[in-house]
Amino acid sequence: MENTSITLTRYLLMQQREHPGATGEFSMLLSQIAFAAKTISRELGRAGLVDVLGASGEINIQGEVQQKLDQISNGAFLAAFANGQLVSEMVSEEMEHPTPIQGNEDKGKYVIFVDPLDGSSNLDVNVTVGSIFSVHRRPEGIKGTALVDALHLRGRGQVAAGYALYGPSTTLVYTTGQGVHGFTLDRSIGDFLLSHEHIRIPERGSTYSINEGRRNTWFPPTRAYIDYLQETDTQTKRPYSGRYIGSLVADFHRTLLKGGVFLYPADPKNARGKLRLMYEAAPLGFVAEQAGGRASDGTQPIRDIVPDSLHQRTPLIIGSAQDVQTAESFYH
Ligand code: P6P
Repeated sequence: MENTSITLTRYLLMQQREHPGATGEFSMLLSQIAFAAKTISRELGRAGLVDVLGASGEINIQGEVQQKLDQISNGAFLAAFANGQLVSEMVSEEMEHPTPIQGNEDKGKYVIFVDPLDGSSNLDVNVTVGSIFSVHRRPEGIKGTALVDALHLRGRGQVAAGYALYGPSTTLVYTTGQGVHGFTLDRSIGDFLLSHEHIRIPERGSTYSINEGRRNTWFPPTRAYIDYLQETDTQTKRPYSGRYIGSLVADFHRTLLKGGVFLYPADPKNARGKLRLMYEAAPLGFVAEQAGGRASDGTQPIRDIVPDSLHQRTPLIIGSAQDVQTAESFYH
């Protein structure tokens, strides 16, 4: 059977057959996530035509001006999980507190952490943006105010993670711990079709991705590592090429497929880095590791960090295993 005719649902069922213990819940959960991604893709596709561009005027938990499409995307995820019996609460960049999912009170076995629309500042200039999701099992018997502390979960405990990429095509990439698989939305049938089975990231790449505009603020290890990548050495394929879109999901997806390294390090303005641990760095770290890559804050694997707050930030170095290890040697 041609790959192009394998829908996400069919692939999930095929995977389920290969893992007898699987209950089919992941298939249903990922189908709900796929529905949210299709909804968001549709909204983004017509954003330029309907007056939804520009800020909503509200400020989100991060202190950032919230774009209308951020709110629409957040709502798309809440709607996709409602009455779906699987997700009990959602933690989102756009909401200060964990939000119970309508109709699933005390039923859902999973808590989902999302960045509903990452890179939204690029929307007005039609640059690729994405959604990022991370799935954890809901801790047992937790109620009320104890929930927030109970959700300070290490990335190692994720049961699924991935992202949707809204670019020239809409792509959904996920892992449930059985490798990384990518699907592309066929709008003519309204379904995701298998397009990238078993994605593996090259051991080493030849591209680095960082905001060079912050060079003068970088701490010494960052500057030393980027200087190293810019030296000429044919044996190690240096100098590397620089590529930076300013949309985490787009920069990560290129790194996943082509290899290399993406960095958003700490700097004097971002003492703990800019990117969020639970719904940006940890899910992408799970995907990277499942594809044979590596993700670190410079000193430890991203997925080993125990959060002390749901919206905490972290430095992120992610990509080809050998490139991330080389980078870490500058931070140790
Ligand atoms: P800077 C987008 O706002 C975002 O959160 C990520 O998608 C992206 O990687 C990063 O910020 C870009 O930040 O400081 O380089 O503009």
